[in-house]
Amino acid sequence: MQPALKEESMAFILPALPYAPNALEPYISANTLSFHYGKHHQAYVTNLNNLVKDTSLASASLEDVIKQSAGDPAKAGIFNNAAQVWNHTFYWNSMKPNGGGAPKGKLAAQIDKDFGSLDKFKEAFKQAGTTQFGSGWAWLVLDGNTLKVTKTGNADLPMVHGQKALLTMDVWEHAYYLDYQNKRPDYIATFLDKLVNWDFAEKNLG
Ligand code: MN3
Repeated sequence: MQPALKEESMAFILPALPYAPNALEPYISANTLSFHYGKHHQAYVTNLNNLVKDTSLASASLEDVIKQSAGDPAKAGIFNNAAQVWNHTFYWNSMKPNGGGAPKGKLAAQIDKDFGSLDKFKEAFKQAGTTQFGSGWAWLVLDGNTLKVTKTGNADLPMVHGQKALLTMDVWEHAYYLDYQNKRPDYIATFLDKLVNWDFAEKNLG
């Protein structure tokens, strides 16, 4: 993914979507994507800029803001907004038009090693996304040398747990409600079958 670019004003900016708002149709509508990116993701950026204005964090990188605010109750608002800026940029890149299919090369081999098979990975990922109670995220992460599926609540994310994120899926209702209503499992299955960007995950594995 792109680093968190700063404008000359040093404010955090909303990174461009990696595809057109209608590019994931019919699986995620332009309506959903326009609200999710243009309203939700933008709001996290705006809130973050307002919260760090005139503080030492205003000139820090997004990653540093996340790490320096994690676990500090006095900085919960900063953490939540900064992490949500990062999570959403990572989520857009975790999908692509004509996604789905199977990973290749080193990632495919490591999924087989750590989960048993791609189908076993998908089962674990579906389980994580379905059982994340309330708002949150499902992840494929590298923990040490092992791939794991995890879930996090609200804005929480792997980098503050010593893990490297390879893929994420937003399971906040705003990610799927306009298209799938309450059927979160259908959204998750569609994410894996039609949208997931294995190239991005491979790049993150390094
Ligand atoms: Mn979201």
